[in-house]
Amino acid sequence: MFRSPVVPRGRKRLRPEEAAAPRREEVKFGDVRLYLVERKMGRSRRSFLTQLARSKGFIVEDVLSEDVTHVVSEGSQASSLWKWLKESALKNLPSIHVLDISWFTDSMKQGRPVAMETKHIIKEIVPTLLEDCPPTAAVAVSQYACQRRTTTQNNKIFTDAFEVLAESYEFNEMDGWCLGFRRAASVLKSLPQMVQSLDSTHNLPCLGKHAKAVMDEILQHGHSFEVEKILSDERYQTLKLFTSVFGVGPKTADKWYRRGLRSFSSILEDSSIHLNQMQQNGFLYYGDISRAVSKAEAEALTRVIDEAVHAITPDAVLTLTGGFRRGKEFGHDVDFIVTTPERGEEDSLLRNLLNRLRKQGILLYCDYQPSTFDMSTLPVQSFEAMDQFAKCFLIMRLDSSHVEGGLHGDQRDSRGWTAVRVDLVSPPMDHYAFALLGWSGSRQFDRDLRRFARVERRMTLDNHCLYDRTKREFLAAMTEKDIFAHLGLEYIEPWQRNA
Ligand code: DCT
Ligand code: MG
Repeated sequence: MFRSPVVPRGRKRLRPEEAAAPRREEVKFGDVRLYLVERKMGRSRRSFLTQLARSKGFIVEDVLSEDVTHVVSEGSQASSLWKWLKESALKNLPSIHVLDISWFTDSMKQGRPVAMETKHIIKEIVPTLLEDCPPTAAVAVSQYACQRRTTTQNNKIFTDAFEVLAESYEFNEMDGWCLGFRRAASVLKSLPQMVQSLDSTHNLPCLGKHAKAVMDEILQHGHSFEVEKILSDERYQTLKLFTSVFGVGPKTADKWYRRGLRSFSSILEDSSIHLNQMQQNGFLYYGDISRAVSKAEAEALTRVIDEAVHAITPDAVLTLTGGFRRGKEFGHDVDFIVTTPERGEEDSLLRNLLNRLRKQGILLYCDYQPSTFDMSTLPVQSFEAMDQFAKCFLIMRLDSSHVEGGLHGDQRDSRGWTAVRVDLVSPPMDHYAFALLGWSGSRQFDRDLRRFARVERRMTLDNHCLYDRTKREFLAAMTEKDIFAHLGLEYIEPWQRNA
């Protein structure tokens, strides 16, 4: 049986300092509290894993209580584990993540809590489990992604379908519908478990009739007929193919489609089509840059760029941002922010950096956009797709020898290098926190932060600043935490922003 003690909140339990081994390790992940289930794992392995996790900055609770956020089990049968958990009578059980040891070992390897994927989650939920607890949906799920912690990529079977619908609406310029499906997908991603029936969704925000009808089809038939139809549609397939080229947006893709073009070769052979520099390079390096970039490759690029930046300005700051900052294993590009404490030097820092990379022979393509930053134009009334900071969209050469474990994918290894898409943005230091928050994404998280600021706080937030429309003043921030605090929001860590 499961024998570890269960202590409801409020009852005295061992303080960490009273636990057997002294705990001097620094806590790095304050809002993740692990509990390792001893059964099947065994006492000595549990003790070893506990030490390991603590040495990496994780909090590991000795007893199961309502403070625990993640229960980790090894080799236990899902049904008996859930039965035992139910007996623990923890009121917050529906919000506790119940995870397989693979999530724990992945997190130890990475040195931080990794995003929870479906494979990590112990799914078998005994129907009676939640009888005494409020159903998951009744534990209020906010309509704003910035009030949800999204570490999971749960409910992929539904969210993949919603993404196809959103994209199809985007191709038809039906932005409201597109956003509706993106919001719905974002809510499902944040749930700690798979949705097993439509009944359990009735209190969830952002799920309209259409979204529920699609879910119903999937629950009944394993797939959605509407989504299948889109996937086999020639226009959808062609626009999807064309927009996969760097520099080709939905408008250009549609223009080419309406001209009767259906393949890359038909575009490249058509002499009446003028490709801009970005698109020419998009086609030239398509094989490389259409493939996912791995975390090891992103880390290698960080080292290369960091060295170049510091050779120019020793006190410059380079930060890896975008999906990799959120803990993603793969991305379509690598995003960086670079800045310097020297006010007004950001733009020239970026230009000098580009010159240096060019001399190193690793800059394959560069679209540099100088700063148009002007405080007197802020706050910008409606959100613009691009911020005003100096930035560049690059294709860089990455040598296999720089990457720990080599390049990802076999083909790349044979040539010894690959081309990678890199974005660099260079804000002034006093706007760094806003730029970092914006460029860390996810896009849906950013959208909801801006919407929350506007609707709930009468404030305007973008990548440059936060403006309080009631007080008619700008609110300064040195860190992302300052921005969350100004908005009256609980701080959400980057890896919890995968909305
Ligand atoms: N962003 C922004 N302004 C832009 C473009 C992007 O503020 N003009 C933000 C949104 C997310 C973040 O920067 C990074 O953008 P992407 O690289 O497109 O997204 P990602 O989350 O890094 O996804 P991927 O892993 O596919 O690169
Ligand atoms: Mg990115």
